[in-house]
Amino acid sequence: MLWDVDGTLAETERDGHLVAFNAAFAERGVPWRWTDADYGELLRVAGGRERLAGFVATVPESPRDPAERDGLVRDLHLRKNELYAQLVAEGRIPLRPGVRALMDECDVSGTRMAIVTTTSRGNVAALLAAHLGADWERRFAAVVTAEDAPRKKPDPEAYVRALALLELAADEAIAIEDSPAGLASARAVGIPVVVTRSRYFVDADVAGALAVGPGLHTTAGWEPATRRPSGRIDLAQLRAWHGAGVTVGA
Ligand code: XBP
Ligand code: MG
Repeated sequence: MLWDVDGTLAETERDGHLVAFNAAFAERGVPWRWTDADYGELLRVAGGRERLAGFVATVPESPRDPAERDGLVRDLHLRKNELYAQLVAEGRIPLRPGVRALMDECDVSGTRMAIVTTTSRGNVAALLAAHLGADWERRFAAVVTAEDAPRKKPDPEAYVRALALLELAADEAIAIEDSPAGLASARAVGIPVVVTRSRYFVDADVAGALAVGPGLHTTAGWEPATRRPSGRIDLAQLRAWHGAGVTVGA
C-alpha cells in the first residue's frame, strides 16, 4: 500500500501549507497573500519551493537579482515549513477520515505500507509523529520523500524508488493519491491507483484510476460503485478493484 501524503493522508494543503505560506509572507514583510482560489491554481506546480519560485518570478515586487530572488524563495520556504510543523504539532491538521482504519488494517494483516511523496521528510515526520507517535516510521517499509526523489510528481521517480525499495513489481502494489500529478506519477510506472478526492482536486480529471471517491471513510459516491459491510474502503475492497483491473474514464 503506497500512500501519498499531501491531500491524501490529510488536507495538508488547505489547513497547513497555505496557512503557513501566508504566515511566512506576513512575518518576512512581503506583500503577498494567497487566497484559497489562488492556491488551487498554484497547486498545478508540485513542490512547495518550486510553487513559490514560479509565483515569485511573475510578481513585479520580487528582487530582480536572480541570486537574491532565490535566497528569498529559500528563506520563505524554510520558514513555511517551520510554521507548517507548528500547525501540525498544535493538532490543526487531522488525518482524513478512513485513513487510520485502513492503516490499522494493513498493520494487522501484515500488508506492507510505504510513503511516496513530493513533500520533504521533515514535513512527513511532523505529520506522522503527531498522529502515529514518535515511532511512526516503524509502520512503513519505505518512506520516499522529496530528498530521495528530487524530480517531483508527476515525474515517476518517487514511485520507481518505492518499488525498488520494496522489491515489488508495479502490479503488486496499489497507490492512494488525490491529485492528477500523483495519479500520473504512479500510472507512468504501471501502479494501479485509487483516488480520494481532496479540497483542490474535486473536479480534476482522474481517468486511468482504478477507482475514485470522496474518501476512504465511506462507500458512498465512489466510481465504480461499491458496498462494503464495513461501510468504508477496506483492504478487501482495494483487493477487489485491484483484481478487476478496470480503470475509470477509460
Ligand atoms: C504535494 C506537494 C508538496 C506540498 C508542499 O506532495 O506538492 O510540495 O504542496 O510541501 P504530495 P513542500 O501530494 O506528493 O504529498 O513545501 O515540502 O514541497
Ligand atoms: Mg497529494
